[in-house]
Amino acid sequence: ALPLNRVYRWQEVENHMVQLAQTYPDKVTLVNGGPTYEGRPVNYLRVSTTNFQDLSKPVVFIMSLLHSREWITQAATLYALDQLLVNNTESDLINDIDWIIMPTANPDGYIFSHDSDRFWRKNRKYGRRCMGVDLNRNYDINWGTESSDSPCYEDYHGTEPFSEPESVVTKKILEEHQDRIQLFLDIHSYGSYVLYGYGNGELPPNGEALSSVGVLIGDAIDAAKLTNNPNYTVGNLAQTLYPASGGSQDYALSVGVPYSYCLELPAFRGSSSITGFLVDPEFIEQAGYETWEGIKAGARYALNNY
Ligand code: 0X9
Ligand code: ZN
Repeated sequence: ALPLNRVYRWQEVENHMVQLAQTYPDKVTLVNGGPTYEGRPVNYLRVSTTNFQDLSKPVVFIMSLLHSREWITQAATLYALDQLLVNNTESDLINDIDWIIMPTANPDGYIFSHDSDRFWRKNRKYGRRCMGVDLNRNYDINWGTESSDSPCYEDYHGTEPFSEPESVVTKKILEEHQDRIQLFLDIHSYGSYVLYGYGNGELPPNGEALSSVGVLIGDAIDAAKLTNNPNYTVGNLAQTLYPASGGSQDYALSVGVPYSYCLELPAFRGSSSITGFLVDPEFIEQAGYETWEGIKAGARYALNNY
């Protein structure tokens, strides 16, 4: 297992995923979801005791680092893999649920955030004046209505819905397992939120259930969190933070995933400026642990109501 005392580079996480697939060949499949803009593979793991063949099981899909500077979110996906495969004390989670876990949803941006600009958020799509598309504005759901048309903005939505290969990767996964994905968690930072769609403030038909399961997840994290960190706030994105369109969380709702959330992990030392994206090495394992408590609460609800 990778000790969660530092942030891992993209290649290190890739190697770890290869290793898990080799160590647990009957439970783990490494899948290449497609190339990034710069040509790297967006890899993810399928974790299943029945090789994804038992269609009676629900699927839980977790991803991190769609926004590359949100480094702390890596702890959540790595911790989840460790608990499912290595620690595996609560075996209902791996026996009764199929998991899709994607630690690095935006590899080009993530590598750039290590090598060149620690606070890079978008992908690395070329632009003459400004680079990058905000992948969490590029999905085909209310596209372009609450996002920026300017390539120089941090929330630039791209030239058209799904113009970016990285958002297409997750689109394909959501569509491939449309009927079975019961819970989708797109893990971001920062602010200690459980957010749900739609990002324009309209609630989906199951809005009330979406809210109550969000509270279940938030409460489970709160019960495990450090006392000096804030409680999680649960709510609709537009009603809680700001409006935003074209997000992965909204796209998942639109293809029929009933429980779809953006988790915003806590800010670095309570910061409310850009330094909130920095990572305290002492908090990485805790971030993994407390987020896992939330994931488990959501996953078990999803399982019992599938
Ligand atoms: O603005 C975003 O994309 C997310 N916040 S962040 O600071 N990580 O950039 C929030 C997206 C939440 N979207 C929905 N719940 N639809
Ligand atoms: Zn984000």
